[in-house]
Amino acid sequence: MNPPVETLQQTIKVEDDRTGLSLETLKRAIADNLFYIQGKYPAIATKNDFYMALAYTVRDRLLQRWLNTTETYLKSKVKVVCYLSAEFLMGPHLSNNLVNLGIYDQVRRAVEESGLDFVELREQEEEPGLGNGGLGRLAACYMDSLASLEIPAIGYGIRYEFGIFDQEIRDGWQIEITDKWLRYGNPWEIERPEASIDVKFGGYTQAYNDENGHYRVRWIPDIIVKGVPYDTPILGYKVNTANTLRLWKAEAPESFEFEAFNVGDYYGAVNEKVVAENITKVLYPNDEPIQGKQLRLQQQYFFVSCSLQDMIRLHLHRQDSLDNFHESFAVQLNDTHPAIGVAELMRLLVDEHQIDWDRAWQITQNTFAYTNHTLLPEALEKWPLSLFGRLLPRHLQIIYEINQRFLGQVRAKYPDDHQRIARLSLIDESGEKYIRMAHLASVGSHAINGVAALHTKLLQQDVLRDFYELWPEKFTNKTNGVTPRRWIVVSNPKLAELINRKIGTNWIKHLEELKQLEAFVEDAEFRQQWRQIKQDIKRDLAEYVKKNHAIDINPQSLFDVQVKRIHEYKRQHLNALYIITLYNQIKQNPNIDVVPRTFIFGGKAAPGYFMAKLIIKLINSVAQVVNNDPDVRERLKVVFLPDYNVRFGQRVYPAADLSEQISTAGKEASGTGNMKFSMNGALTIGTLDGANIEIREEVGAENFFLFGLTTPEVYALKAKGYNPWDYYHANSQLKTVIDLISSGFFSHGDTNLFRPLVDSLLYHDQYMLFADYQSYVDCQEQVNQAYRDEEKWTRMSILNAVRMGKFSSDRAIREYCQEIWNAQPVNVEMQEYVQPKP
Ligand code: B1H
Repeated sequence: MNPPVETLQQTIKVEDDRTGLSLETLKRAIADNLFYIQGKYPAIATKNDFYMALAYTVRDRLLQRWLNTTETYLKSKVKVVCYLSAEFLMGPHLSNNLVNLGIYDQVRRAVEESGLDFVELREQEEEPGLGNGGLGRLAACYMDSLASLEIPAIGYGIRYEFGIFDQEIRDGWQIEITDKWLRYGNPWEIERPEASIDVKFGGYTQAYNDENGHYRVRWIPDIIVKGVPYDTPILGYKVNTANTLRLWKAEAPESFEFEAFNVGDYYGAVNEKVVAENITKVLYPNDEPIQGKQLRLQQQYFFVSCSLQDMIRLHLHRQDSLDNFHESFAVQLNDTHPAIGVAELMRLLVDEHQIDWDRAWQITQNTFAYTNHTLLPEALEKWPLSLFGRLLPRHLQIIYEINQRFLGQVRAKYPDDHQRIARLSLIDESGEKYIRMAHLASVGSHAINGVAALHTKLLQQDVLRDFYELWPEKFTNKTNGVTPRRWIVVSNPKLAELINRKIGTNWIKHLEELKQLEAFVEDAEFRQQWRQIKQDIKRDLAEYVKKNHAIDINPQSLFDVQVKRIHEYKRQHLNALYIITLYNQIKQNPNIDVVPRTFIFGGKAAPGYFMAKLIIKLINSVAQVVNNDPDVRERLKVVFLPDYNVRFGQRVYPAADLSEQISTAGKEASGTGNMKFSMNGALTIGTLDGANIEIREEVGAENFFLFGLTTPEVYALKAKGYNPWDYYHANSQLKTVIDLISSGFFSHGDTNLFRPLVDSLLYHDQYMLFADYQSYVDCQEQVNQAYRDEEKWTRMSILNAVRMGKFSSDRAIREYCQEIWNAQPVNVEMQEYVQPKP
């Protein structure tokens, strides 16, 4: 894996400190960066100073690729994929860049020979938490695959000053702490103020006739905000391609401050700045939209307008007409958060570049494609018309115009079907008027996709049914994937090394090749090595938990892990009900032979989501009882690990034996954690939901623990009239569990604490925990039986991991390229850096 060090170390050139890969050069580079960038001597440097010196050393080594890549795209007319997303949950950059550069071991040695602790420095990095969960992390995996497949791409998003909050647990409750990730600087980004862009807000529109007598509209805004781009290189795996993640920060334009300042309104000038900069202050910490918050709409429009203007500038740099804009760029809408882009591109083409409406609409539809990520009705974005019109008056007119033309088409196809027309309209007029963003995205795109086979099918039958009837050809499925670079090579180096020894390293870019390892399933020595790796990682995790949370966990026990956002539909509380069931069984019969288990939870709740926060409290309260009861202590452990993030994911997926994927069927669009667990040899207990279905198909039904109602059964039961009381009364084990919670047993006698949770289950149980309870408990018993047979479990574990080829994000990105974007790989030539002549 290491570069041929000696051959690289010819005569030392001036730039060698920046690019050289010999141990001596790397050591000198770290020392130089510490002195010249951090301005410190080793004697007074902090750990963070050393980390920064190391990070700059690594960044220097990818800059040449980055600049070559950018130049290649600028000089040719290759199609560039633009991934528009309000969230990019990138995780730590350092290790990933070292792996993708192929210099991990070499740099590690250089750090250690410099007398520094590599792991300690690596852990200094503040991870950019610019996302909530799966949707943001998917964008990050796709950026990795785009670069690794050498597809020209730009990720466009928001540079939030404060990302997803840090979570602490106090007295069992979630506490949110501001994420000051930029506090000590960010060595991975480069600010590009010269490429700033102005964005308008508010005001009014004016109609006028241009010099040729054409009807035109101009928009006179209230305020203008400046978008400043910050670029981060996204290097592919062992290729020269380094694409750009361009995130926008909002600032007040100098001119505005200056005007106010001149008339003596110093406060007004400063306040203007504060108002503008608020736009990119903080990530909304919800994993479903908050209806009607003006600042959120400002965020969306701000980054989308900056990005589209940036694309137009790039396009006009490469050629002189916008007529073929859609051949220059394929723009993917990551959910509806950037859907305003449809109206914005129309405005830019029609108002600012004088293209006629029909042509502009063709260009727009050919440019955009829309990914839907959720079926939850409450998660479909809509904006009150009044708010929308105040902030974006011109866009409201454009949306009316799009709608009028669109509904004309509908009327032609379905004359007099007024209900259908009302259902399809971009405007919801059933009460207060709203703009339906999913409709805007669907009408303005040439492709619409769901993120797993079941999800796409349900989109077609349910949420976007009328659109499917209108344009079946627009719909396509793109099952999610995750990058094996971060989720195996970076997270689980021991496993990666074992695989490399057996089949070489091709699998890292062609994950299907893991299949070759099936030949070793019957090799007892291989199984022993496989088990040993899992065991070692579990011990590492146990040590980490001991050190950081002062909890003892038994590395021999079954590690049963549920990490994801806390949500009622994801049913962390169903898992809690099972823990209480086991607890009751042991209390009733203390000599019962149970498989020792450690239940590991992690995940953040939206700060305003009361029930999710109460679920966290319940898990911690159950933990307190279970972990302190001498009858069960050695057999059951429950830990809620605070502040679940990408970095902790990297630690926990490789350590898991069992992956909990237990959402109500039909609710989880795809899931991506399910894939990361399986790749690392965990077995899944899960429902037939999202990508679980496809995972089970790939790994084989016999290697998957299935339970629960299917989606049609869920629908049928709802239609028939679901009554949770029936289950409560019919199942004494379930009744005992619920009664124990109600009795205050887990809340120091307080019978009120968990009442909202218990009542919501008894009286509504929207997510049908009671209906699935017995099936879940029985399935967990099968898990226990399987775990008792070590060899059988190991075989299942291996088969899970090696059959995960389909779930590489490389496969997903290839499908997007071929079926949606029409984008091709572009070879980036490495040119040597040439010292400028003095
Ligand atoms: C997913 C979201 C989401 N679906 C609104 N929807 C948000 C919606 O801040 N907001 O307003 C943020 C996030 N996130 C997830 O996407 C799905 O629940 C997962 O099942 C899926 O795997 C993931 C990626 O497709």
